[in-house]
Amino acid sequence: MENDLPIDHPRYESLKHRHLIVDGMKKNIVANAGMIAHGRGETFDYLLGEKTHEFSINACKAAAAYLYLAKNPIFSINGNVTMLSGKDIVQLCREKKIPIEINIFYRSKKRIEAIKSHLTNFNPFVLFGYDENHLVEIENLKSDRRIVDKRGIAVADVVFVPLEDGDRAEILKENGKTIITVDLNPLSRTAKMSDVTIIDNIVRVVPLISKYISEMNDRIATEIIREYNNNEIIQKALNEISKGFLNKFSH
Ligand code: PTJ
Repeated sequence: MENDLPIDHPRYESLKHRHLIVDGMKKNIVANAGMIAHGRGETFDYLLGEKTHEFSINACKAAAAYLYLAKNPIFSINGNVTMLSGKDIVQLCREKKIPIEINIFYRSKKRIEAIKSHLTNFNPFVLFGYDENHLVEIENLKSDRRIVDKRGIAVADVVFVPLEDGDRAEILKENGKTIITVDLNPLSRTAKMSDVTIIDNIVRVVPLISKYISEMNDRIATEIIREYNNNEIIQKALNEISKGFLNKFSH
């Protein structure tokens, strides 16, 4: 019944994503706290008009440039991202030959298995993060996100970490990696410390990154990275959110 959404409902897309998260929780893919994280994302998305802004396009282009030039890129994927964008990420990573690593905050064997089995349906190029024989720990990190694959995040130079909770991104950056995040909240710790912060909904971001990587060459990618200013992107998103408040109030 929950999934019986009338297609002409004014909030159809938003409800569809919400129900995906609920389904994911029932399947052990999404952590209980993932529902709260989704709600926080929805709030910011609402204020941003649930659309992709120019600051997001510019950040997506920078992300594509970093991923294109990377020697060892990796896509880190958690429960929420698996449900919202798992299929699109698997497709992008298969086309661009980028490995995916399951790395979750609320780690349990049951959840790792559930996420693995969901992603395997879409035929990933390479999937890391579940085989005990290849797992190592990142130093100075207390959460379960310290458990990474020695063939994946441990050796990656560019790490795509959407819907991150901050602790790991900081340490990865200290370890010299380039961090790309997707976070609708421009004030989050991850948003502020990442090299590239895409302030947009993950469901709109993945197809854009895929398109922009296809348009890259060495010269274009180098130029984009040279001109990119992440602080400016965050500032523009904050301005847009402030406008969002005023617009909603005046109508
Ligand atoms: O699957 P696990 O165990 O790794 O847990 C994943 C969650 C998301 C529960 C965990 O990483 C967490 O608690 O994250 P936070 O600290 O709530 O941060 C998630 C951020 O993602 C928040 O700032 C939200 O605004 C943002 N967010 C939520 N949904 C979306 C989003 N950003 C982009 N697109 C979304 N759809």
